[in-house]
Parts: sequence; C-alpha cells; structure tokens
Amino acid sequence: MYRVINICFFGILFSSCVTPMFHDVDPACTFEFHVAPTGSDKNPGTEAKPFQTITHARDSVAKITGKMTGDIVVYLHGGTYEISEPVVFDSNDSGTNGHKVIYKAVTGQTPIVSGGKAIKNWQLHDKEKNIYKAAVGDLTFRQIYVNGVRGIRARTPNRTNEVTLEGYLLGGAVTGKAPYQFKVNPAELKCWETWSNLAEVEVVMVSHWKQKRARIASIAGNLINFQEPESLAPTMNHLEQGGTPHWYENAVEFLDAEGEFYLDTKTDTLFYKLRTEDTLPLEVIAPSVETLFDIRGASSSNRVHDLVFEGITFQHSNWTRPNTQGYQVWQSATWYCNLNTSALDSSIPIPAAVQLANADKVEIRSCTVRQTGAHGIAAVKDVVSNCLISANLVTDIAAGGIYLLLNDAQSTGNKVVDNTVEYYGMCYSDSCGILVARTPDVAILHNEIRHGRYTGISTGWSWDDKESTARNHDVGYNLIHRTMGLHDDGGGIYTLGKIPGMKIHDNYIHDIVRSAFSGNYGICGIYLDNGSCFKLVQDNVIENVEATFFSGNKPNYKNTFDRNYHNGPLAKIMDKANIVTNNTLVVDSKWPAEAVKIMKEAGPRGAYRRPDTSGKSQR
Ligand SMILES: [Ca+2]
Repeated sequence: MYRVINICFFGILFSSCVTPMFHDVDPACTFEFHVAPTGSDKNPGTEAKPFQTITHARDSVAKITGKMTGDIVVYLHGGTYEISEPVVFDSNDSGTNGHKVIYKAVTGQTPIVSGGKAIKNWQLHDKEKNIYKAAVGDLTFRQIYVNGVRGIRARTPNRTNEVTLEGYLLGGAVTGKAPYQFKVNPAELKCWETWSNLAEVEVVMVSHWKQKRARIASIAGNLINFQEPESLAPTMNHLEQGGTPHWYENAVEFLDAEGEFYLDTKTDTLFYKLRTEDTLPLEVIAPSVETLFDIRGASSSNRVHDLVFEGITFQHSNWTRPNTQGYQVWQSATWYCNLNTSALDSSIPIPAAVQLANADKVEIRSCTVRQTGAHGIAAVKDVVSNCLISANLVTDIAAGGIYLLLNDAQSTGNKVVDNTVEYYGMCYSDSCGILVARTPDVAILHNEIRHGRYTGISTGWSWDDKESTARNHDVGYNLIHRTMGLHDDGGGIYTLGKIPGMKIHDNYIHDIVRSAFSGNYGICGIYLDNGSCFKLVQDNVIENVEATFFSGNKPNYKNTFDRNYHNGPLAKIMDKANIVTNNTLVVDSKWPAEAVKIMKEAGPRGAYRRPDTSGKSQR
C-alpha cells in the first residue's frame, strides 16, 4: 500500500518541481511536500492537498531519502501546528547523496510549532480580587502565557522590575553543612503556617552568578529546611553572596498582584489574577511539551544529518524538572550538580525547545524561538558538528538562548551567526545569551545579545589551565548590551579555561549596568576568568561599563589585550602575567574612526538585524 502511494508521490511531486509557476522552488529541488494545519494526512502532500502534520511529512520524506537526486523541501504553510509530544528527527530523516531535507516556511507565511495547550472555560473565582480559575486536567507547567504575555508564577514579594526580577527580601544566609538550611529574618515568616501547600513553595535565591531554587521541607523559627535533593546540593552554600536576595514562589496565598498565576496540583485548577490590560475572554496557553523539535541521532556513529529548518516559529515549550528536583546548577544554567561527586552531571542537561544531539550538518536558520520553559536552541550532548545556527530570533526565554553544551573533540565546526538573542533568563536568571562549553573550532559571529540578567556570551568550561577539547573559539563582531541586569561575576563576554587559538575581536559591548541586587564581584565588558590563557582580545569597543576587562582569577596568564577602545576604567583586576598593549581610553565620546567602524559592523548583518521591541510582550 505505502509503496504504491510513494510511486504516486514521485510522479506528482517531480512535475510540481519543474513547473515554473510553482512558487519557492529551489533549483536543486527534486521533491517537495506541503503541510498546512488545515490539511489532512490522507492527502498526497501537494500544495493543493497538503498534509496536516509535520510528523506525517517527516515519515513521507523518510520513505524516499534513499533515492535523493536533489533536495527534498517540505513547505510549512502558515498557522499553528499544535504538538503533544516532541517531533523527533533521526538519521532516517536525513538528507542523503549530498542533498538536504529542508523544512521551511512558505514565503510570507508564519508556521508556528507550539507545545502549548489552550486553557479554556475560565470562571470568575474572586470578583473582589479579580481572580479567575479554570480546570487544567493533567497538565503540569511552570509558565503560562495570557493574551500573548508571560504570566508571573505567584510570589512574594511581588515583581516590580522585569530586568532584576525584584522585589527581593534581603538578609538571608545559607548555613552549615548539608543538609543546608536557609536563615532568614523572622518577620518574613510570620504567616508561613497559612501557606496551604508548603511542600510546593520554592525559595528562589540569588548568589553572585547563580540562581538557586529549593523547595521547603519545614520551617523552624527563622530556619528553613529544604527538601532533598536540593538540601544536599553543594551549590547551595558555594560562595554565598552576603544578604542573599530571595523571594518565595508558588503558593495561592501569594496570588495578589496583577498577572500572577497559581496552579493548584491537588485540584488541577489554574488561578490567574487579571492584569488591567487583559481582555475577556482570556486566551491562556500552558506549555506541555518539553522539547518541540528533537533532532537526535541514535549514537555518535549514527547521526542525524543534512537537515535544514528555516523560517519556523517555535513556542511554548515546557520544563518541570525543578518541581521535583529544585534548581541547583553550578553555573550558567548548564547542567545539574551531581550530589555524589559535587561535579556537573552532564547526563542532565537543561533541555531546549529546539534540541540537537548526535547531529552533523544541521541548519537552523531564520527561525523564531520564543516563550520557552528552558533553553531556546541547544546542542545538549554527544557529538554535534558542522551545524549552523543563523539569523534566528530567540526571545522571551526562561533559561539560555543558544547553548552548545558539548565536550567532545569531534564536535567541531559549529557556527552561531547573525542571531538576535534577547530577554533570556526570564525564569532562570543565571542563564547566558549564547554559551559554548568545550567544543573545538566554533565561530560565534555577528550576533546581537541584549536584555539579559547574566553574561551575554560565555565560552569554555574549565576552571584551570589544563588542556581540554576547547580550542579556536572565534568570538567576533557581536553586539552585546544591557546584559548583567541582575547578577555579578560576568560581563558582555565571559570565558573560562585554556582555549588555545581563542580570539575575541571586533565586538561592541555597551551599557552594562550593575544591579542593586548583585554581590561585589566583577562586572565588565570582557571577563577572562579562571584558567584563562593564550587568548587574544583585540579590536573591541567597550562603552559604558564599570570596568573594561577582568582577568585576575588564577591561573590567568599570557592573554593579550591589544588595540581595544574603552571609555571606562581599563580593568577591575588584571593579572601581571597578561599582556596589555595599545588600548585607547576615549573621553567625551570622541571615538576614533577605527572604533566607529567596529561599532557599526558589530551585530547581525543587513536584513538579519532585528529591531528592539523593548520587551513589551515579555514579563
Ligand atoms: Ca504576589
């Protein structure tokens, strides 16, 4: 049966490709399929009779990839593709014979892949407080989106600033050895007996570069005991920031500010307090799928490859691990802390809406990734090589924007270029815009990163000067501004460890302002942290940052800071074993022509440059 249908496809689709009137046809196209939310999987997948689901198109592609003589293009027509589980692409879905399988938006149309479910049948719950409620069935989630805007998980003190995430309570301190306790001002706990679901209340703490979330087990006086495993995590009291800013999250008793929501898991009821600007009926989406596109080969020797995803919008991914494990991560929203070894547990990466593992020559280009529950786009493990992540808009992201969590010598040749990453770390504030671990030969070029609470670009993942698989990190022509909105110990660009051949060049970093809730660690334009050596920092412009460079945490030597331009102090700390030459302090905004050229050329090129929406849809 399938064989007969496939033969039919070949005839229909070949003739479509060579018909001049057919729009969007790539010269090398041999076959094409069409998908539309209004289509049917009983259709043949032509433009006139498109499929309905991407998975059916994928399966149809898999049946013909063995005979590819040109690219196969799957056109996604506009509309929302609601998915209930990840769409998985593996080696069977890959291009062959040197050709690619391309999933792309029809020109001028917006296909949206959504992992969200609409929450309907809202009822007025409390007229005086303007709180509505709805049944959610078996959905579990930590975010909602109301009339397109991210809601606020009920908390106290209320959120008054969407960059720093304040208000905070101050004066907290993690005490003792594991199991760790949190000592707070007793006045803030005077009502805790009234919290009806104490076991689901999270304490969210800020400590220098880290955010920590831990669930309450019990309260005794002014001491909070946490549940396991977070009570045992060594991250809990590592380099504590004095006064530890913190808030309490996720109790119905905290539901008192506009835009706040609370999910009662005992009755499967969602409560939401209307914003002044909300209109009825409410359009509420709750995320339900952790990874939307899971591009994953079976092993490093059986990788997914030669796939392209273009012009697709991905939104409303979910991530609920902190509900049962808390959030205990050493640095930058990468991996959970392994309680047995105190090290990173690379088997537990934080997931992404669009995720790569065991992949080669996969391209994600001109896509939009927005309103996620964890990372936006990430290569999460194993071998990922020769992939191109370009010209995407990654916005309103709970954790990091674009992450390459790779530690393998074969994970070479990846490029992250011309992307705009903004409003990252919306829930996990210690996230970076772009992060690369220990992958060799990677290029991070012409990206714009803006509006984050921690570092813009972070590369390297060793705290010493030993050899690792990290080498030849090319970080150039990036435009980075308004990062470090909350934390300290970071900057526009931050790097760790020995990375031979690393070049940080032609970047324009500006307007990084220290938060009132940071600790006293360094914030600077370019930050070469522990283990940094043999890195070249050249031809960058750093404007309006409290320190241009930081390169003092040992071991730290033989880095070269040459020919940069800055209007603030040159360095907070600079180890004498580094080389500092030919840098220019600029006063009264009299930037030399060489600096102006760097400022103009940094960021996404041409049409890839995206206007700054100033976060009107983000909370
Ligand atoms: Ca509140």
